[in-house]
This record gives sequence, structure tokens and C-alpha cells, in this order.
Amino acid sequence: MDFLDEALITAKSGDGGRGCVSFRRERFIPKGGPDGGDGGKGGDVIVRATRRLDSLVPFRYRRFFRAQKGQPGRGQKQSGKDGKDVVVEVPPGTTVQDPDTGEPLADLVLDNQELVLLKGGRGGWGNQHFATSTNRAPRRAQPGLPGQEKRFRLVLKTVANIGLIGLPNAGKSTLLSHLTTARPKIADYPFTTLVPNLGVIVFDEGKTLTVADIPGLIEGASEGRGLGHRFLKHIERTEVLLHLLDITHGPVSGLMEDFDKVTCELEAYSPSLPRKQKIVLINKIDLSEPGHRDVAELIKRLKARGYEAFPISALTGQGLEDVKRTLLKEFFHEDSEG
Ligand SMILES: Nc1nc2c(ncn2[C@@H]2O[C@H](COP(=O)(O)OP(=O)(O)OP(=O)(O)O)[C@@H](O)[C@H]2O)c(=O)[nH]1
Ligand SMILES: [Mg+2]
Repeated sequence: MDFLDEALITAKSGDGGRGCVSFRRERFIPKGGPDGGDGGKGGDVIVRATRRLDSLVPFRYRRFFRAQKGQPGRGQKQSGKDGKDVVVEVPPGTTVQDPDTGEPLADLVLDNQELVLLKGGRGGWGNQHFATSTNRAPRRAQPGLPGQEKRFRLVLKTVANIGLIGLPNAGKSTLLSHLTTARPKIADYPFTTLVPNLGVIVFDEGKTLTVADIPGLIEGASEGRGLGHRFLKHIERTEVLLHLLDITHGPVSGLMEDFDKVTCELEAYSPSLPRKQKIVLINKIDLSEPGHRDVAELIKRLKARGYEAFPISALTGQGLEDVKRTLLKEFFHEDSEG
């Protein structure tokens, strides 16, 4: 899968057009006054979010964005045309940063949200503005102001309602493929998922929620171990996290350790992450014997810490109706019976 979540671009706004030096020429008026028009304004550099894009891949092929120059002014007080703006289209969820300081300059979350990154140069005044009582024939006009050139870093942080987290191999991608039409790679080894996958859960009445499946987290992820840290930013904007535990990692104490490990990594990455609404899914329940004591004990322990937990099988779909109902309630304040 082609995925790119960071890109560097250079953009330049248009130079202003220069003002014109010109004098009126008409029959019977031998010495017409100055009539040089103003130069047009240079085009702006605009960044705009569009839902048509979902990655920064287009920036692999185009890194330079230049707005048009303003046209020079002309005689008969005609102003030059303004230069055309250049629009840098990005997927929703993109932040624009200063590449040197990392300072955020823009955060584009909504479809069609836009912002002027660089203003075009103002056009120069034509000589019509420079006539005075002592100089009725000024030969002076202004050049336009130059546009600005600057580099920007684009960083895409996925905008999903729900984020899937857990250790590698916990079954996150399997769950994504069961809940949504996404078809991520699934395999029985850790780090199957290398880049985030997105899917959409469609409920009755056309309600939808987007889900982000990120690579598994391991201890030290927030310091750069494994792959997960690079992708934690993709769950920053989610509202609910589904935390998957693999029951086959049992006993209960081991599973609670798994849970804490992942929570610690989230905390180390950003203190606000663990405070997101979190629902725990005890996965691969089809592999444990029915009514297993561990499951009940685990649910009890998680509940004591304030978490709702559901036993599920991402593979067979067992228990997923309950999860969906809970999500419906959480996001749409709805009780859908049945
Ligand atoms: N029996 C059973 N196997 C499951 C279940 N969920 C996932 N698996 C298996 O567990 C393995 C890992 O599943 P993935 O969905 O790739 O796990 P992941 O969490 O996305 O793993 P990474 O991408 O490496 O982080 C695969 O062999 C799945 O078939 C389940 O509910 N029951
Ligand atoms: Mg995966």
C-alpha cells in the first residue's frame, strides 16, 4: 500500500506587477497628464483540505508550488491583472509546520478548510499617483513587491473516530476487516501491519464511524522501538480507543501486564492519549474454553479500573454486536435494541 504521511514542499507567492509610466495622448491635448496604471497583485499560496485525498503521496511528484506574478500596469490608468493563486491540496488531517522549528502554522481538519500560507506581493503604483503641483509629468512608478518563498513541512494525522491499539499480533487488523470493508493484511506474526489502515463502519440508517488500525505497540514504542511510535500521531485525533488484548497470552496477570505496557507507551507519547475514552476487547475468545474463569476475572479487574471490557472474537465475529451497540451509544447517544 502506498502511504506517505510527511512531505516537504517549497512554495512561492507571486511578485506584484510593476506600475506603469505613461502619459495621456489625445488629439487637442498636447501634454496629457500621467495615466500609468498600477501593477496587479501577485497570487497567494493557499493550502486547502479536500476529502478527495487521503495521503500525501501526490507530494512525491510535485514539491514546488508557485503562484502567478501580477501583470504590469498599462497606460490609460489600466491596472495589471492580479496573478492567479496556487492552491496546495492536502487531505483533511494535515498540519503545516515550519520545517526548521516544527512550529505548527495551520491545522486543516475539515473538508474545504483553507488558509493563506504566503501572500502575494502588492502591485506597484503607476505614475498617475505621483503627479504633484510642481511635477505634473512624473516619470516615476513603483516596482511591485516581491512574493515570498518558503519551505513547509506537511504532516498528516489521520482523522478517525476510533483507534485500534494493542500489542503486535493482538488481532487489530482482523477486527478492522470484520467491522469494515477494509482488507488489511493479516498474518500470524508480529508487525504485519506496517502502515495505518483506515476503514469505515456503516451502521443502519447510514451512520458511519471511521476506524484507524495502526501497527502494534511494544515496550519502548514511544522512544522509537518497533514501528508504532511513528504512527501514534494517527490516533491522536480519535475519540475512542479500542484496546485489544490477546486472551491466549493469559494468565490474567500477564494480560494486565500487556494492558499496562500499551497504556504506558501511550502515556509516554502524549499524556492526553490514555485519557481518551477506552474500551477493552478481550480477543481470540474462540480459542479459550467457554466460560473460562480468566475472562470473567479479567473483566472484573478492568472494571475495577474503570474500563468497560468485552470478550470478542475478531475472527468469528462473536461479541462484536455488543461492541457496535456500545459504539453507537457512545457516538450517537443511541440505544439500538436488537
Ligand atoms: N483464533 C483467532 N485468531 C485470531 C483472532 N483475531 C486475530 N487472530 C489471528 O491472529 C493473528 C494476528 O492477527 P492480526 O489481525 O494480523 O494482528 P494485528 O494486531 O493486526 O498484528 P500487527 O499488525 O502485527 O500489530 C492472525 O493469524 C489472525 O488470524 C481471533 O479472534 N481468533
Ligand atoms: Mg495488523
